Amino acid sequence: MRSRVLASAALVAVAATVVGLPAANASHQVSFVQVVQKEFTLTLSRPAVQRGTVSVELVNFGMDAHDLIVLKKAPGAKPIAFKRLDPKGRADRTLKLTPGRYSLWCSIADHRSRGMRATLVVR
Ligand SMILES: [Cu+2]
Repeated sequence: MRSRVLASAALVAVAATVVGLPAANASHQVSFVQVVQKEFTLTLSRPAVQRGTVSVELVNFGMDAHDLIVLKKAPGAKPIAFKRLDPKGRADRTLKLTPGRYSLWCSIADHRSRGMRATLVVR
């Protein structure tokens, strides 16, 4: 009798977990994007991520120092600045991003116009 009660309790727990999964995934999902810097390119590991918590890994595979600015293409948007990275440097930042299109670029000298720019879509 006791084991039957325990089994029922376990079943309820499993059912609750299964039912709860989709909602939990939707609200706590973490998107990941890697941004690779070189002379003179800025390459994203994917063109689009899901809204919410976005984990950004910035890596400098070039031979010069580079930085990164992330700015939503919307009036009044505030830029997010990553610190300058030396060659072989790496930085991880967790951002909260709302849906839209974001411009990414290196703000050092003329790197942006030479090609260190990209667009990230947040869905
Ligand atoms: Cu640069």
